[in-house]
Amino acid sequence: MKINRYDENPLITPGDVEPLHPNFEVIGAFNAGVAHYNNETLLLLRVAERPLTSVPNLIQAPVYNSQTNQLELIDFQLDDPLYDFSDPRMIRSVSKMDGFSYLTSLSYIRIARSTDGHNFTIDETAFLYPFNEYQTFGIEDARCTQIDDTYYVNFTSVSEKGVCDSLISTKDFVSYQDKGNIFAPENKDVLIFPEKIDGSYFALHRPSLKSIGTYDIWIASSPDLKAWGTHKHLIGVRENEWDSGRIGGGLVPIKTKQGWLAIYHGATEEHRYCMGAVLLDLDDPSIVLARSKKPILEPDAEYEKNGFFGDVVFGSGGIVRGDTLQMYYGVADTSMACCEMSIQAILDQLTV
Ligand code: MAN
Repeated sequence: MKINRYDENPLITPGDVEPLHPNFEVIGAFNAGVAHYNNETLLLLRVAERPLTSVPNLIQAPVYNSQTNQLELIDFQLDDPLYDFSDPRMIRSVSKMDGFSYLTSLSYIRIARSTDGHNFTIDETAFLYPFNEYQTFGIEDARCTQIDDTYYVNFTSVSEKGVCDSLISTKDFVSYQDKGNIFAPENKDVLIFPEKIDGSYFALHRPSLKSIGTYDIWIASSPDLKAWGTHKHLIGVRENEWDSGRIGGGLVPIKTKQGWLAIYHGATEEHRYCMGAVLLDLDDPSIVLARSKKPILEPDAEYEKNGFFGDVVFGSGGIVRGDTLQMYYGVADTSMACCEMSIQAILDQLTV
């Protein structure tokens, strides 16, 4: 399949973003939700900041205190046997019973704006900064669905209570209305469809199962976008394939004549993230019509292979113009990139 990666990639890197917190550094500007608003392309960037420290052996976890509204730092010694520091994203308690895991950075959502889709100006302040007890470890991976003149932004809220999915609505990307948590822990990668189908709203979601089952995509419906039910398993991971380890929704489903085209990410057990697609019935999106055997986009460019967490392409929003899909995607948990591809070409490579 022909993929046209932008020459300017990566479009936004951590170095382009000024940290909000004094004595912090920005280590990621990635996994952005996308909106078309007032003739501009808005990227709802996940900005990850971590504290700078010159003390050897010290690592600090930033934690937002929802009582005092302050950001606090928790100190860890890198040789502490009670914690595992091997994943750069996390400080993991070795014993699940008597300790918590922490993140090494705090993420929040900041907007980058562009009139041409290639060159972006980044807001100086956050659009969504942790504001409650479910977000003490941060807000990650926003997705944006426009329904009439309202934009619904859902995102991952992370805290010691778990990883859940929350929703706000906005009409101007300045102020917003909090709609609360829409999927309980552990759940991520929620994608709200852009219109009602047979009188109901629909969403893809990805429960992360801990005792039995795999990291698969489910579908649910709702009368009001807040109360979600009629959960059904949609598609699962595939053994020995590019999507064998985990899958999760990527872009807001795109309506085509053939069905709803849902572009999702799939990773191997070794955490190599690619993008693929699945086609869902127009009138009942819980019916799967076809799926990509091979990825439509895989980590290949240098900026996709190398970074904070390499070998990751993570599409989380797009803009459709005729047959062209402009897909914005996070690369290596570090930066943002964009590519263009033909929607018909994606549909053509799906198999039953
Ligand atoms: C995973 C990764 C991280 C993220 C945590 C919590 O480990 O996606 O980037 O911070 O989950 O959501």
